[in-house]
Amino acid sequence: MEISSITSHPFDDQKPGTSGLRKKVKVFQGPNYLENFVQSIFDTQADLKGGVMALGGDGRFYNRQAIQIIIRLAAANGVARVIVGQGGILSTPAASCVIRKYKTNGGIILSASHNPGGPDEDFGIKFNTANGGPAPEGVTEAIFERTKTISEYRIVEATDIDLDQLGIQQLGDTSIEVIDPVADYAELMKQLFDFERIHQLFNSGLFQMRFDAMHAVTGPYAKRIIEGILGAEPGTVINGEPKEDFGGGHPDPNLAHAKEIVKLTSGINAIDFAAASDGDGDRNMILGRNFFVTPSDSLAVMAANAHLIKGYKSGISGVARSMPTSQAADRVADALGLECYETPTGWKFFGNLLDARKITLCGEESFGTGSDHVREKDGLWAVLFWLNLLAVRQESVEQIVRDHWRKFGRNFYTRYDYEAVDKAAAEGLMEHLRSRLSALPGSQFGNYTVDYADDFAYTDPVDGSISKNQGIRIGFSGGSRIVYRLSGTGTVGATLRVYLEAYEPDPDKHTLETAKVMQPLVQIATELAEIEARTGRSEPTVIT
Ligand code: G16
Repeated sequence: MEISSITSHPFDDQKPGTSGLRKKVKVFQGPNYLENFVQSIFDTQADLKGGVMALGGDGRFYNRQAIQIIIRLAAANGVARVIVGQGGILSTPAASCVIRKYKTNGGIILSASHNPGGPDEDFGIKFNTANGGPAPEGVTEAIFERTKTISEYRIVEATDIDLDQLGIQQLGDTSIEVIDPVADYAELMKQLFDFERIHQLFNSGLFQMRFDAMHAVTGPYAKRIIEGILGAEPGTVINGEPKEDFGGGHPDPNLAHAKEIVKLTSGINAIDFAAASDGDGDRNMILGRNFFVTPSDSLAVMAANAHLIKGYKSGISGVARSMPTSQAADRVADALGLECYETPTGWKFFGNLLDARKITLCGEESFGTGSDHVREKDGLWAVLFWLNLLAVRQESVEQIVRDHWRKFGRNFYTRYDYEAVDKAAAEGLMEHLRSRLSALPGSQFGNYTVDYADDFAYTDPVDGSISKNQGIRIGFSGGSRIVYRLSGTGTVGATLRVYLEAYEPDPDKHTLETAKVMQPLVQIATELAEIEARTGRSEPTVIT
């Protein structure tokens, strides 16, 4: 097999963000762009030479072409075996499962997650290490450094691999093994959840559910597991055919974008339970009849009820949440006498805690929850967790969450996103806030007194690595908070995220409307950061 060395030149914008490198498809299609980044992975990850790697993506536009290019690069760089999902498909949690099960030396996942897909939309690539998790900052930094000096890449000249044909094909000395993308993942779910009980719930005739796959990667997973194995009625999975452009939609499972299931769970004919997942299958939204479960509450409810679930019945070792995620999980951890870790945004920060068994469950406000079963957040896992919980407790979603609030208090929560803001203006706003931090403690804003104000920094308790400038926290006495961050996943300008949390211990106030409770905090947050004056935006783009 002939290996060609192709002369290339560095690009100056290949720094991975919160979760890999995300750019417009057209950028990735440009000469040498994808090749440079992948070669930089091979140049910095010595174990891949002679080793095994997993490969797959969320099926968005350009997925298949990119998979073929990566296979040819892998063969030229001496990878012994590439395990690739059939059709080039692997959901992000399934890829993590495959990396762990087959003990590969890591894997490459192609996805821009919840960002739209299509020729003019987004594409992404990330490297996961041998533990199955997103590469930690040390690794992504090394890859980025390499992209700045790269001068050539190696690729074999070959015809395309048949990605639809299960089994092994040979490319020179490299074996390309096309696997069923669902089987290993489904097997893992069977070990964690009481499928028999969930099956009975579906069989009872008293329970109605819909799962919205949003024309993204979880369609085949949800159909096989929820309808196929668990016996839910056909049609339970909606929008289950994956499409390269997600049917023109925005595959982001939140109240703004997953409108179809919001409607199905609203009104007098509302169904009992609905859920959705995102482009690559790692996010989830949980809805009950006329009831939305915030991701932060979902994590807290899971932590409090884990002992009722087959795979976690012997208890959990600890919990972690990203910094902007509400402190609802902290209260559960406290009650159970467990440690609760506060990490920067990005699933990669949970990896060490999971590997060291300091935590079993973790989650983020950005519609992500997961456990030590893989090293990614896992949308369908969260849905199965809730199904198992509903089957065991024989109560509605709303009853379970309200009962939780009665025990632990309620953390009202809202996020305001200002998308595609001028980058310099957004950075200026953050700088302005930083300059005010030291003067804030003790200040009074309406009924709120500032308890602490800082720029969040995290020291990893396992390897001691330090991550600074991870977002601005303003904590008020009584447990409420305002957090400001610039997103690390957008592809246009900057996205300012403002996270608001109001803690309410009084059960009589738990029925209040979130928007009303948040109003004073919204006003404080927008004025303090001078959002309108600095960004020109009087309203956020999305409220979740
Ligand atoms: C990624 C990361 C998450 C993070 C989210 C939002 O999710 O894996 O850990 O919470 O982005 O990040 P940001 O606020 O920086 O946009 P996904 O689902 O996009 O891979």
